[in-house]
Amino acid sequence: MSVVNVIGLGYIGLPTALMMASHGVEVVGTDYNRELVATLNAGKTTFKEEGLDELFQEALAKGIEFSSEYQVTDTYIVSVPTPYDEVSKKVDAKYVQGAVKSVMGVCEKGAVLVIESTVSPGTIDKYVRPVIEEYGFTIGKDIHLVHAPERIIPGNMVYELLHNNRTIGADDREVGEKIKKIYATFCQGDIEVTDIRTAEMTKVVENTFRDINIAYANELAKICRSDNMDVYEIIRIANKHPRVNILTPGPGVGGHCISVDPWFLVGDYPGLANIILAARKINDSMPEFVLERIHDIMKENNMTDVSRVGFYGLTYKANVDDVRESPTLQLLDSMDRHLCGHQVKVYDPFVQKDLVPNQMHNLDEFLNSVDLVVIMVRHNEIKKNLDKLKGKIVFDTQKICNQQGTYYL
Ligand code: SAJ
Repeated sequence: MSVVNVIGLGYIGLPTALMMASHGVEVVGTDYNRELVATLNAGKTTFKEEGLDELFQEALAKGIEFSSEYQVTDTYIVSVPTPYDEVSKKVDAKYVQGAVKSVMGVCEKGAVLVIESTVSPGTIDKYVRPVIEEYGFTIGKDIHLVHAPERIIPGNMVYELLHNNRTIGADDREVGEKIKKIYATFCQGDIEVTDIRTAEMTKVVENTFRDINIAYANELAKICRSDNMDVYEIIRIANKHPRVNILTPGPGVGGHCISVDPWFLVGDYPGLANIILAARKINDSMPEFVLERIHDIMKENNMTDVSRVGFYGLTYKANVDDVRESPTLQLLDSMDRHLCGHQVKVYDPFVQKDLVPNQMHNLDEFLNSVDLVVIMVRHNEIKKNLDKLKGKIVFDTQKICNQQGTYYL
């Protein structure tokens, strides 16, 4: 097997490249961000993730290389971001197209181009095939196309890379089986080989399923709040039914996957994607709902000073350092529009860089400087330090704190 060139060394590309390398595949990871490549070449990982540093060391020992150059080889795996266009709600394929162009500029005839990035059904037809043809290649003869959407969950990526089932979509089944062999070097789950459009749709459908289910929990939280019922107790009991599994309400849905992918379906199938759109709207409304609750809690406690309010958690979910589409950032943005966002305090043990005003970097100092603590993210750190919340007014959007008098969603 020749070198596999993994393009895009972010949250998905890096662990994938490391996993392959540590299982004996010869891998070069390429990213146009030279600083990122320099960091990796200096022996440091670029984000925090359970087991990632150990995997990095194993991959280094097996000879993985990092570069800003695209390699001349016959297997490319493209793992770059696919944001959505805010206006049209459709997938924005510019990074995928950019990466494919760079690959086409160097690759050999016979190369297989695997797209790992999440894309909506039809994206590869519309945005990737024309780029390949522009370079004078015949797809299926000179270049083979495969879509192998990633499925790993931040916070448990290394485990899920090893154990999750995967989908491989290919124009040509034989090519699909060849790529399956590369993934099978490390993946212990089932690997389904199908066509590209089915693989594209399956990936988006999976994340949309979760978004809709979270939206149901969030809507229940709002209904129960309006009529003074305990949503957590109701969900707990309802989930005793053998065919019911309601998820957990929260302050919103963040991250670069679940809060983005359903929009692809809304953008591509207007008038048809109705539940999907409603779910997106419910989940997007949660930061505002949290703000309304804060307003009510402050009123109930005769609190007038916004600067005594502190938000625990900036990341989009527990025990990761990823802040993309974070509900806390959305909430602070909304507060800014009401001219009070700059006064509140914010703290997150996973975020060292100052991203917002009044961001603090010490839990005790943070807690000492506020009267109302709003728990936005269930990091292990706060779960271990719940006793430090004694004497504070606590609004716990994650239901981790059982202290008498705690406010919930
Ligand atoms: N959340 C809730 N309530 C819940 C579960 C999650 O409010 O009961 C919130 C989280 O706090 C977070 C957001 O939803 O803000 C999304 O988090 P998540 O842990 O559900 O999922 P992601 O976005 O980190 O990863 C998802 C996964 N997809 C599915 O579970 C179907 C992962 O397998 C995908 O690989 C990933 O998207 C991706 O990259 O597409």
